[in-house]
Amino acid sequence: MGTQEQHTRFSPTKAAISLDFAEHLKYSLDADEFHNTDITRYTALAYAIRDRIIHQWHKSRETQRETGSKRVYYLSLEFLMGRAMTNNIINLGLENEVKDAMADLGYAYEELAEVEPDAGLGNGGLGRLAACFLDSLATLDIPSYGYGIRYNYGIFKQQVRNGWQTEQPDNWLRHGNPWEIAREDIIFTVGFGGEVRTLRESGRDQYTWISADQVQGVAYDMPIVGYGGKTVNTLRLWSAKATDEFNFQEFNEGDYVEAVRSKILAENLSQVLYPNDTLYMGKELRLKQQYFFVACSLADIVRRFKRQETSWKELPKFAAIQLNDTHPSLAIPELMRILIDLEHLEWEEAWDITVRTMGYTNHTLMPEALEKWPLTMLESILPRHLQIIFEINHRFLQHAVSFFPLRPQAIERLSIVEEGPSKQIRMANLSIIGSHSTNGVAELHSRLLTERMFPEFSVVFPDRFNNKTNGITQRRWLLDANPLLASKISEAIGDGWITDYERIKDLEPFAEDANFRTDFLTIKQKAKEHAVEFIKKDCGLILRPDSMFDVQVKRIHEYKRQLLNALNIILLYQRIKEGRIQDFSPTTFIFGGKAAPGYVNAKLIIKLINNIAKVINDDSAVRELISVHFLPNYRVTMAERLIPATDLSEQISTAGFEASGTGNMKFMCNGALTIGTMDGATVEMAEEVGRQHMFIFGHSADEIERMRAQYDPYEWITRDPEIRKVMDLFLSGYFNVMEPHIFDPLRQSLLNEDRYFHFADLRSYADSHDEATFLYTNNKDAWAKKAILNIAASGKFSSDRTIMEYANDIWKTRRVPIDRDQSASSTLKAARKK
Ligand code: 26Q
Repeated sequence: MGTQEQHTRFSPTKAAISLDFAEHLKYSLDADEFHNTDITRYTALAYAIRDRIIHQWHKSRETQRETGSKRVYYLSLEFLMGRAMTNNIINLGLENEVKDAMADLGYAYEELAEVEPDAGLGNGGLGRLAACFLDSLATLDIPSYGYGIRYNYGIFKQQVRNGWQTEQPDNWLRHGNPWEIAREDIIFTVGFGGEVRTLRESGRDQYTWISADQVQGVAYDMPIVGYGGKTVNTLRLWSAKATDEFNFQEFNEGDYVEAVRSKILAENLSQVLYPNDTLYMGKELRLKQQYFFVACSLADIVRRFKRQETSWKELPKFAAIQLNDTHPSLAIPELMRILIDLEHLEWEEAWDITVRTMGYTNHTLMPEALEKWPLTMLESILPRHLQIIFEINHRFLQHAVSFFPLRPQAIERLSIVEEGPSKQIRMANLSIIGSHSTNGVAELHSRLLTERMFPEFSVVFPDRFNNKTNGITQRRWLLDANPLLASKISEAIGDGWITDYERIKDLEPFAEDANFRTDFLTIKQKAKEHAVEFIKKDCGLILRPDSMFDVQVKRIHEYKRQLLNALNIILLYQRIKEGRIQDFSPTTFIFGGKAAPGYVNAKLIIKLINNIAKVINDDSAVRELISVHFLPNYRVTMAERLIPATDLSEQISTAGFEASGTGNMKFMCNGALTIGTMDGATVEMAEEVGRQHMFIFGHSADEIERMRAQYDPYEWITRDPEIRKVMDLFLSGYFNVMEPHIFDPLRQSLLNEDRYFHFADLRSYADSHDEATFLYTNNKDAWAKKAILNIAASGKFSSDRTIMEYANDIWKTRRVPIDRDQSASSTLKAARKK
């Protein structure tokens, strides 16, 4: 780096940014006028931005260390971050400067930002929630680390061929990642397999785990910039690396190449994110991933704690570890192993420390999604941890028996070990027992957790169960994603909402302001035009921006009922064909979402949507009124374009199945109206805005539960002639003429064993959808009024509110404000040899 610009290096001016950009192009990337691609330009800009983050990053760490602050450790197998560039620039407050700096050099900053691949290190809601939480933690000045895995391949790239989903690897690191810092000095060795040796030492059994294989984890850090650029926290992702030592056995037998090969296999651990959500699979590699990242993270946490030079019982004063679902739940036996085997604490003290340190968040109501590991698998991979789990279980059951003296079945359900032909370890049970807090992610979900999923646990530990309704960061999902609406809102009520989202309620009176409503509709129209442009570039599809945008984007799953939406589209199709439609303005039905590669019915749902789309879009008489599009490769970046453009948000899961949903909140704060069931956090949205400003339909969770035993789809179908005709058309093979029988499995699950009650809700869904269409067609102004009321009522759904509740109730952490320095003065001092 040259010296001449040193004095302006960290001054956020346009001149300094252009100069840094140019210097990075030349000196970091050796790009000249011949070797200078959009990738080198993007990377150079990212470096120039990163330079403006590093100083506050140092300062945040230093302040947090010096004040001996309690840190939050958010352990998650998934962080669905999306892009970093725009978000970082906005949080640093450098947007105008960067724009101008790039414009001076002849580049459009928006185009450079388009080069960045999404960091797709997650499947869906759970991973995106972790990303929103990191943004809120940094903005709220809460010292915290996200810990996860640096997957070389994130969630697969989805393509659609002849209507079928295909999966392509997501090689997101191909061109490097300018946002990460590899910390080759932060490296831990993790063991697998082997055996446990017992030694009787001064009247006490001492256990030593002698592992058979070892893998190293190297830390890669990404800065998490809080809004305003003050606190910069860390997302620390572990990458697996072979150890340098050889397996002596193989080495001595002379098979050098085999020894190297088996070393390299160790690096598989961080290769790829498992693309299943909901349905868990007992895959050995997944278990190893979980232990790998848990072991590295705990070693790192313990190393940091030891700098405090205080006693172990103080650990809960310095660290709160939050488990994002059960995926990191091996943290519980791992911390016990560290405290007992390595630090020689007594069981009781170690257990007290562990329980007070850990918190567990549950994200599902579906029994088949609960993680269980075959006992034999744990035994061979983590023998010492299995011993510890047995001991935890033994002590817990002794305690629990007194609550259920005459109910052996209750004890069976409480046990961490599921009995049966092949015994399994229940990770949710372990997580509840080994933590001081178990929370659900919406009021309804938390109620059902204690009533339906874990009633016995809620008797033993009534004080451990609590609710933390999810939220989203308004900075990415409104300020960054919808700049026009954001500035309209700020013009009306000031920009306090950016960091204090409760303020958004000040927008309520503007629902009565005719000019504001007109402006809202104009902004919505512009967002649609932008989205149409993006979709044309991204998928080659041409959408009509003058139609109503009706959007269902989320993972494809039977419980989310994309099929219900599809059946209603068939119903509308028939009305149009029969000339029975009125009060209907053109509607574009948009779907997006990935199916787990092994989930046959989810993949069939995608195929059905595409086949329906083909029939409808190819019929010139119909497509004037409705068109249907499945947008391939739904991801964070696509959501950022699509959500601001949406008129009607589809949240139509079977009540009692969607733990919370977070997409619902993103649509709400962008002024979409919701058509939805009383499920997850949609219930609380209705509480906030009033049901009359949403299109709520269908059976409640309790009604669904009561219906379960006697539900007969044929009853619902035969009693409703129009629905009957919908089913007749679908069953006739109208949408799969050249592909006989492909939809048989869907027919089967709708008519024979439908756990998701499609036909029980189809009539009320269709009617509710008609109401929405009617209002949109006949009274745009009333629509706009409701949309503005929805935005104004979305104050509860900021992840800032969620994080403050976690901080106050579960973590007991406080804010540690960081001053923002205008220049980094001490670089020479830090560089000097000590
Ligand atoms: C487990 C074991 C093996 C392989 C994969 C998995 C696995 C991975 C991801 C299981 C589940 C998931 C993801 C679950 C998820 O995203 N749940 C969603 O969490 C959101 C945030 O709380 C909620 O809003 C959604 O309602 C919930 O579905």
